[in-house]
Formats: sequence, structure tokens, C-alpha cells
Amino acid sequence: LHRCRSCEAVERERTLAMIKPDGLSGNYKEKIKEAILGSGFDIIEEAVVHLDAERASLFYAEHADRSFFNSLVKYMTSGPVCAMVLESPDAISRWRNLIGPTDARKAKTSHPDSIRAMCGLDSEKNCVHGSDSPQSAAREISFFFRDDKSGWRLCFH
Ligand code: IDP
Repeated sequence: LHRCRSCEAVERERTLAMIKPDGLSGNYKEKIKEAILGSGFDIIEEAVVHLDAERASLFYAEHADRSFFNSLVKYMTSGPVCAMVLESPDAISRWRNLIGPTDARKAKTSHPDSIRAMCGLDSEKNCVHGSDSPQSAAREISFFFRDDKSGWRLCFH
């Protein structure tokens, strides 16, 4: 348990954020990081990596049976991604709220201030990812990063 300087004790939480290939190729990285820092998250770790099909399939294994899976893997391997560990009180739901709904077209009308409204295109190319539960945050953070005694390390290059 960490203590917030200005308020009562709050549970800080970590989540995995990712700028997807369209976010990086569209040059949205700095704007997205400004939104992250402006919303009070600390960026604990950050790395740019290019996923191969095997790793992208593993990351999205829960969607393996979906009709859009092959297209999703193609999209996620089309260029590098930027994985980040964010920390703040209530980080998982706060980051999900900031990115907005999955379908960026809907985000533009229902959540116009969200990141997906700002830089996403449709229900696939939605520029950012956020863990949706404490279990997926733990899995997804350790998918990319290892936090050992000598500090943070990328699990792969
Ligand atoms: P989330 O990223 O908002 O948590 P999920 O349902 O977990 O949404 O889907 C994972 C990713 O798969 C989405 O971010 C999007 O890139 C892609 N995806 C989801 N639904 C569709 C769809 O109906 N068509 C194409 N791609 C989709």
C-alpha cells in the first residue's frame, strides 16, 4: 500500500497500456503520453517492440476463435507497438475510461474526449490497448516486462 501525498491512503494499481501500430505510425505517441501524464498516471516502464505473429497471437489468445482474429494478428504485427506500465490509484479502470470504447467510430460520438476518438479508426484499428481486469493486467505486464532485483527488463526484443 502506498500513500498519496495529498490524501488518505490509496491503493495504487498498475495496468498495461499499449500504443498499437496505427498509433505509432500515425505519430500519436507524444499526444497519447501527454494524455497519460496529464491524467496523473506514472509511466513506470516503456518499450517499443515489434510483435511477431506468434507473440501477437499469444497476447490475444482469448480471441483465437473470433472471426477477426487473423486480421487482428496482421494488424498487430504491421509495425512496432509501444508497451507501457502505468501506475496510479485505480489505474485499470481509469485507463480504460481514458481510452474509450473498442469501436473508435462509436467513441467519436459517445466519448469524444477519449484517446480512441482522437486517433482510432474503427473497431479493429483503435490505436491503444488497456488491460480490462487485475488478472489481465498482471498477465499482460509480465507478457512484456520482468521486474527483478536489478530493475525492469523486457522479456523479448
Ligand atoms: P478492447 O481492446 O477494447 O479490450 P477486445 O474486445 O478485447 O477490445 O478486442 C481486442 C481487440 O481486437 C480490439 O482492441 C480490436 O483491435 C480488435 N477487435 C475487437 N472487436 C473487433 C471486431 O469486431 N472486428 C475487428 N477487430 C476487433
